[in-house]
Amino acid sequence: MSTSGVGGNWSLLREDISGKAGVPVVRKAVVRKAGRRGVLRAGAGAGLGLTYGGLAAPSAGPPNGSGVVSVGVVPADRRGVSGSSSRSSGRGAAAAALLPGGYAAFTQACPIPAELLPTAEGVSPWQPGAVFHGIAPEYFLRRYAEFPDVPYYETLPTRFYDLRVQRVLHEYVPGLKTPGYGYAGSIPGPTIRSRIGQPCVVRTYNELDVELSTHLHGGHSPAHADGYPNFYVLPGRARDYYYPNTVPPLNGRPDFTESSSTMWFHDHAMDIAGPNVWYGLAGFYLVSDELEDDLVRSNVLPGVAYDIPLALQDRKFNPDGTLFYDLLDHHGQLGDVWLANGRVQPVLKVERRKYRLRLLNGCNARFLELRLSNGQPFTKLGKDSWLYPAAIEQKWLKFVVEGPVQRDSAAVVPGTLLRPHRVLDPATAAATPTLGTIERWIFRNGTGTAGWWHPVHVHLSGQQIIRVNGAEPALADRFKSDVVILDGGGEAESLLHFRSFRGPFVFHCHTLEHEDMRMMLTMDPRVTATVSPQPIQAAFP
Ligand SMILES: [Cu+2]
Repeated sequence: MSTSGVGGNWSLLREDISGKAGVPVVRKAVVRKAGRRGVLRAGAGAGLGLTYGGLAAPSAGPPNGSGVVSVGVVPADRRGVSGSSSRSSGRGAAAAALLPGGYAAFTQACPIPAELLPTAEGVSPWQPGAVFHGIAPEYFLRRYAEFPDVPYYETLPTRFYDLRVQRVLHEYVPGLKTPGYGYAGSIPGPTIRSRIGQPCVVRTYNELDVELSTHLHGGHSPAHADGYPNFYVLPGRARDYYYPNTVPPLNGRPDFTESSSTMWFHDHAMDIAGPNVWYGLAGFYLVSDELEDDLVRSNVLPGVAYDIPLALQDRKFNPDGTLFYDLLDHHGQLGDVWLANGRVQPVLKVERRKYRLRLLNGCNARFLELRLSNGQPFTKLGKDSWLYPAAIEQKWLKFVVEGPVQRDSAAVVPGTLLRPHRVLDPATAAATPTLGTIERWIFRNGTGTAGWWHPVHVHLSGQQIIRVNGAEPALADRFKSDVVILDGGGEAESLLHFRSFRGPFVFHCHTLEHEDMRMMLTMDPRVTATVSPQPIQAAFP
């Protein structure tokens, strides 16, 4: 076991367990088989404890007879910062009485983001790589990026997309124009729908005056296109993001248990991901494969018309209708106004039937616990980007915090750490796992029980969480995850399988303001064994 670095105030231990008996990675193989019997998956999330559900409409009508069921948010402030400012949390939806522009809640329709259609399929409409930041070398030399001697899974012609990132005036509430950023000029961005085995190239034009770097959250993508924080799209330039939508191999064959389903793309630029996302840069990226199509065809899962992506976000507004963002708030930005798909507290009219909701926690820092207002359980289809082996009935437990606020006197003394700020060196890889191995990673949150919570997101592929604070995780967390949540002083163990792309990739806290403080390290899978740390093996403009 080797200590492999520290990111902010959490640390990581790594151990290569590939050769050991009883390595429980087979759960991945089970996912696919069990999935065929019945179940589904779900959404991605800001990595902040996502949830989804296929919402089961009651067959005999809602108990309250009103025909109205809402998804309520328990505004858990899990930052764990004692004595945090009153603006931050705990007020919840009830506090949203003063909505921007005098808007009355639940009077505007909830939009479904439009699909971004490809510019071309099969034949490139433009010269690949002609733009300043080029295209991933993996696009031309795919095997170069792969673990040697494995097939590269690709069955469908490449799709080409143009995506312009622009300034927008967005109506979070009707009639009030709020300046922001939008992928293709919309908030949230348009949805990209693709298939496993069908590569996509997204030519992304930066028409803003800030640096951009797009991360496809949950994607199994090569390093050039993964949104490494300083592999920028500079203002006025463009970058070709190559998303192979492939799956890694297992025993020489494509491992379809690694097919992701509900992903999202969002900005990941060095130090400014927080404001870039806050101002609007997030969108859905949905992928399907034969298994999922079978589930829809056999009516196990609702089809496209009843398959609704919902991006849940919190925001804070200035009196003039502009968004408020505190660049000095390093706890994590919290809002007091609730959005679904870029609109403040909208209403969605639905039929009396089952829906598949892909609920994305797109908040910068807030953890969400969702429940239905009539007390019905969700049927959870998956977690993060991944489908469960079988659907899980999820009943929510509501915690009621009672008693007066306890204010401890300040304990600061000379030497007390105040601002965690371990700086990512983007040229150095803290972890250099060897392709073809499985490692056990232990994440430790060094903040103590009253400290910050950190949702740790590892790029490139899902992690299988095997232990949280010394115990087996809850059923809903035992399969693949994009994010593992470390509560104050918490410790979690995950298994990671490295078997395809070389790095560099990052892993980091997904509270975006922590990420912007570079609570982030580089993980750089290699073909040959190395001792960490190492200089990164590749860098791209
Ligand atoms: Cu954090």
